[in-house]
Amino acid sequence: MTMPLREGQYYFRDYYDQGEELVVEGQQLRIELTSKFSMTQKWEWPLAAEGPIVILEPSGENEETPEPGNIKLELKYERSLKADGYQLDIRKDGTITIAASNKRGLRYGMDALHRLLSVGEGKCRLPVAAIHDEPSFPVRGIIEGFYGTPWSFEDRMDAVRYLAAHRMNTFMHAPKDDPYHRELWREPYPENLFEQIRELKQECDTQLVDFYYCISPGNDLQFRSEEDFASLEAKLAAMIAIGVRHFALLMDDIDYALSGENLHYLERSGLAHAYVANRVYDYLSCQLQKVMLVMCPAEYWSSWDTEYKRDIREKLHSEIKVFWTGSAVFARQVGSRPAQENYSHYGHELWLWDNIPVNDADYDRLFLDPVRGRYSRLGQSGHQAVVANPMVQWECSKITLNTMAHYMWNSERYMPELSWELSVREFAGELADDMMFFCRQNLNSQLYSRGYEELKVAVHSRDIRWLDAYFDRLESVSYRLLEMENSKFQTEAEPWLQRALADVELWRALRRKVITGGTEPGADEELRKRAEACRAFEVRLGSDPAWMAAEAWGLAVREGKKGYRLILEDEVVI
Ligand code: 14T
Repeated sequence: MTMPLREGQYYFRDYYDQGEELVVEGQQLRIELTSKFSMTQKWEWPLAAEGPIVILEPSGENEETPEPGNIKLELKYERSLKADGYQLDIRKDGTITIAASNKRGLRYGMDALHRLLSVGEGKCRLPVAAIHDEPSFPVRGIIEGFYGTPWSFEDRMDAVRYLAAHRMNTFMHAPKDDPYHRELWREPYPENLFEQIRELKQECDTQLVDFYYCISPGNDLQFRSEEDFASLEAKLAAMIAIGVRHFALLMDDIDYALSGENLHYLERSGLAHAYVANRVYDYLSCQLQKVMLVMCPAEYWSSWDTEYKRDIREKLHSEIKVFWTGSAVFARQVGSRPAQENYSHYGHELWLWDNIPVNDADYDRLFLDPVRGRYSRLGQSGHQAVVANPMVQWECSKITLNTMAHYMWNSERYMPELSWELSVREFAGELADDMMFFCRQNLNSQLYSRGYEELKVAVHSRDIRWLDAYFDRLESVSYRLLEMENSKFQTEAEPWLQRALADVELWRALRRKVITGGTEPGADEELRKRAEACRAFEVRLGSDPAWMAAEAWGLAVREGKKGYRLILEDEVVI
């Protein structure tokens, strides 16, 4: 089905059509290509072989596909467009033009054509339309920057493809618990791991995604040691040798007070961090024509001025970009004022390291809601990049990430609820309603103190009928999602889906007890058993429905930060 107008107007910056259609005969769009973009007429980027779009080889000499083309596409170079932007024109006469100022723009233009195309009953249909699309931020993507089990090779390859398909252009490799990234930063990668990085970089090239190699030497780097700098340079040289051209030096989460030789030599940590970043920059400049270096300062989570920031502002090479996370690591809001202020304190282009949907500080939770609270014109307040730090669970990160991709592309028009709906639909297809219900049980605790309002109202008013319906839904949704045709999602989300089922059982035992006034034989025992089953889980839903209900009926008390404990009549609360 063709994209509904409402979606088109949200997804593309400017979209115009007059309701007319271009209809061409055939089951596929078979494109005869002319390119004024570059002298090579070949389409260089992946298109699925059996997909609805085929690019014919120039001059129609394609032996495997003797059928003639049914549409003409012209690619044009248009320098007035921002990097990654494009213009797509679909005309009534059956000609199409994609104009862009770089290859990524051409690819996004082609992806737009894909989205608009519908094929059926032997015909291809496209709206006669004009699209003008440009991003709010030149750099958009993810930083694999969380604590905990790093992503697998397969996850990363999938992530790169996912980024490209959602108009993101950046993958930053910074897994905190990859020893070669941080703890053993001096050590070269063992052969097999290095080979995986090489393959990943290759996939990034194919997908037109910039691969950033990030390194965190700050815990024990000796600023005076030429040996240490030689190790650092050797690590970078290995990456340069496989074509890496983008780098980051991360000095976050370290004890950054200088001591011993470091103190004698460089006096203050801001000076020290500028010194090491500048040395890295100089080294890269000798090796490469064009250098991209980002640094994460130790003070990445505040917006007030400090001596440390002054030192960075004054000493750091002007081309080096500076990360921050917004205020307080997990920023509920990244507002215009703090953004502007921190930009002036650091005096360098800022990159937002957005700690969403990362769950390394809440490993028992999944976060499945849209990003909110980011200033719509951050791009005009010193920020050129937004990169998201995802969850340990890559597949589950896609829901929030897709909403972030909408923000990154068009922050001025970003609408969290609409993005959420579109993302969930893309992720779950026919099971979208079920998935949305599950997502609503798993809101990002770092972003909200509220949420689950309806459930809370029902629990506090002890509305058994509402709760029965709610828990029945939770049960059927969980069973259906456990059967979903996405094995990655199944594996990652299974503990939470099983936990939801345990909550349902706890509710039913609770209900039996409160309805009969606790007189039914075995009710207490059943309740104890179901409560123990819930407590045995290492994961929980953010909505915590069953314990919340137990507490409302006076049958449970909170214990510690996250847990609950059952109390039955004959037991005394201590
Ligand atoms: F560099 C940063 F921008 C950053 O966010 N660093 C880490 C990051 O690797 C981690 O995934 C993220 C979320 O937990 O927060 C930073 O690490 C912290 C932050 C804290 F406030 C670790 C412990 C903290 F107490």
